[in-house]
Amino acid sequence: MKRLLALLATCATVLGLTALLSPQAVAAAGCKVDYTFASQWQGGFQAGVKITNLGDPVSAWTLTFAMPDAGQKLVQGWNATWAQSGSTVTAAGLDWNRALATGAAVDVGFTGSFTGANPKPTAFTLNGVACTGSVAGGDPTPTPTPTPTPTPTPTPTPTTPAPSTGTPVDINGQVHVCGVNLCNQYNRPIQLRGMSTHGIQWFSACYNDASMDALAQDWKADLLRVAMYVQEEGYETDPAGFTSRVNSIVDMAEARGLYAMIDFHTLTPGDPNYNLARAKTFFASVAARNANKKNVIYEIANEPNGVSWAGIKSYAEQVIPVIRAADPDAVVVVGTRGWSSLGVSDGSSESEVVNSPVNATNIMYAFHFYAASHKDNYRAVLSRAAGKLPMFVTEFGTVSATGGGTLDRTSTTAWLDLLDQLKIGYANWTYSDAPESSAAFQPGTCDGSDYSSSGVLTESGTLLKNRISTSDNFPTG
Ligand code: IDC
Repeated sequence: MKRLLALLATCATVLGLTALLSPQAVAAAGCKVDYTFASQWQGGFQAGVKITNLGDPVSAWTLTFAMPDAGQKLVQGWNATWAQSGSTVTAAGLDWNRALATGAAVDVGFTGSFTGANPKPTAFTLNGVACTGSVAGGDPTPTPTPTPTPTPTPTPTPTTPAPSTGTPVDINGQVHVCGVNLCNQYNRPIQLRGMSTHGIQWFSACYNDASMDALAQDWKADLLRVAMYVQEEGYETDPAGFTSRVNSIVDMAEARGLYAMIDFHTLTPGDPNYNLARAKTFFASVAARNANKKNVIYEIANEPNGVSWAGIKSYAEQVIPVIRAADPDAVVVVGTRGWSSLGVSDGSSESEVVNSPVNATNIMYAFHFYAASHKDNYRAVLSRAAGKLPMFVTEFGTVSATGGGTLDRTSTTAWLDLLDQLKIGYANWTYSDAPESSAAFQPGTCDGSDYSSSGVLTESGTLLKNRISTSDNFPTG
């Protein structure tokens, strides 16, 4: 019987007879828009737009509004597909945020330029319905025109971020990609700074309550990257065991308010497609298990090498939907050609990615460097790419690309200064006691329980702890 009614309702809708069936069947529509100037500077501004659906659930939304001054132009938007035509700006939801339940809200935003005055936009509509802050569904009376909001006085300098308290995850919540940055729940760009584990198949003893406490409290890190090798005695030898070990490290990070980056550490062979089936199995499982957590970021291929960008892109476009199906709002990081050098170590450049980006939203691209091996020309590539692509340094070393050799303090400092300036997040190789100069702890440290005294740190560990433990000042307003 239920089925029959549903079928009748469908037919009625198709025939446009919904109103005849029952007055309640008319879709309720209505919306509220909270528009805020996040910051404003000479000639430019950043705005946050919170859209709340007050009507029936919608499966896709499009917001429109009018720029009230001819000098106002959309520069770059995020969390939606943005366009401007004349004074009308349109923002359409993306695959991961286009469904809006009743009462649900979505945060989008953009940067703009202006000349002269900079009043707030007007005439917000959601799917053609004026956003008056009340429900208009089934109401034959025309919706009132929105009252124009008072003009704010432009301030010449960007607003100073409000001081932040709490753990990194408390403050920033679920992160997302905004333009070329990683943004927090307030839609403000942030930089996450932290450490990478060594291969968890070898250094499992280093990841325990004491070492995690030290990372969160002494190092004041924001992030732990969990390097799960696939080969070299890794995942392929015991998929269930490694999946569960990764999950338990994710939980330890979550308990301390740290972000956890799950790294599918492919290295040899370098073509990630060799591990495509394993990647799908692994990510389907960890994404489903961790979908409700706010602290998880997925890195789908550590260092592709000996493979074209087209091959990597094809792999990414098969693995990302598997993650999205289980965990729609998590950020995914895609490795790049030439050991995640944006192709440079293979004689290419970032333009292959810029010209043919991965067909997915809410993603970033990985860049790796080893300070003693990769210097000015690599820094130039990253600086250039950072204006066009969302970048994350998911792994770097203070030493040579072998993971050993002498620490290069000058190059490491130049790199970290650059990353700070560009607000690019990073994880240092490694938070372990491996007998190699890239490790942060002296050999044997993980046999004991002291991860806090200065005596357990290596030269690299000391440098990184000093850098990472400085205040984050995450913006909250
Ligand atoms: C290195 C480890 C080393 C291990 C080797 C092979 O430091 O102990 O024997 O891998 O598994 C990378 C890789 C990372 C490397 C690191 C240093 O992502 O797995 O770790 N490196 O060589 N890319 C550039 C350097």
